[in-house]
Amino acid sequence: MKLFEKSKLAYMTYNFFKKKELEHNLPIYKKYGLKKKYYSPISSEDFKGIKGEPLPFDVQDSRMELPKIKGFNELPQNWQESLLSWSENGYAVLEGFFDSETVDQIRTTVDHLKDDPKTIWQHGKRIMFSIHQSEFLFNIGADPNLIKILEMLMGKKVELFQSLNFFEGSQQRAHSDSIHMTTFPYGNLIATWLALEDLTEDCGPLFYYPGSHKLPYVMNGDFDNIGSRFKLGDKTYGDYEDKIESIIQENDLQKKHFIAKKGDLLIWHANLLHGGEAIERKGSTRNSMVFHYYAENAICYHEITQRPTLKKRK
Ligand SMILES: O=C(O)CCC(=O)C(=O)O
Repeated sequence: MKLFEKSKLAYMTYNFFKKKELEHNLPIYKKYGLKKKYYSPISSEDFKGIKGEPLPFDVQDSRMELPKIKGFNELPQNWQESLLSWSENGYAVLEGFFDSETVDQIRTTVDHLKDDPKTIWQHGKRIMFSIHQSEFLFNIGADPNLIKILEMLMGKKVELFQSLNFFEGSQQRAHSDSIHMTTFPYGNLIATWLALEDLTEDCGPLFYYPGSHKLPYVMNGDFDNIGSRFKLGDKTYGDYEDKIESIIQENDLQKKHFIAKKGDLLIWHANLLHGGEAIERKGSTRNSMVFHYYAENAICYHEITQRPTLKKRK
């Protein structure tokens, strides 16, 4: 079984029949001179020696540049203040982004999905891709005012890719989303986390490490997981998490918790280290919704399994 799971050929065969969902990478392979089919494995090893364009606020200071962008100065003052430190912190908080009625509607819609047989549960605890089951939820993630802000931060167009619905704390160890939804050039992903209720310190809140997005991206080669032409590396996701833990210790990173009010939204950079704190109050809820967005003109894939991203096409 393990051998089958680690074989690249098995999923290449599966992907062969998924051309529509995979062909998004082809023009970008061409741009970077990569000789790949839509179903080929892809990983950071393929980008050695290729220079990808950096994102604007990874090289310029958002504090200087954001105020020059149309629409920025019309945003609420407290949002502007938080967004200005994007380059420095790798996150921003938009308090009260959605009003209480909208959040209630989100909760009701998500609750209905719990009984839908089409619902995709992850680890039996959270719902994935509810945006494909409910147009209302899709439109929440694709809210034009939110997209405008994300595009200001990315300096390019973004498209909603994925959603996650949490009912309790994830207790997930620290990670960067760039290991799950990897892009080349690196960093062409942005995420948002929406509080669907007022949160407390003991409910297992989201945690993050301000400034950690500036550290090098951790890819297969960084935890000895490169593999070979036909086989994936034999490290586990736990090995990746151990590597991240050691980086946090080495860099003496300081953790912050997102103790949000209902309707508050956190935006984070593709490489910001984050996770879910331990639940200290048994039975506490932590209703929240995460959206992930890919920026345009980037190769999208999953670094550990070296699989190109299947993008649902309408
Ligand atoms: O909400 C959490 O506890 C973790 C969320 C997360 O890590 C993610 O969506 O990438």
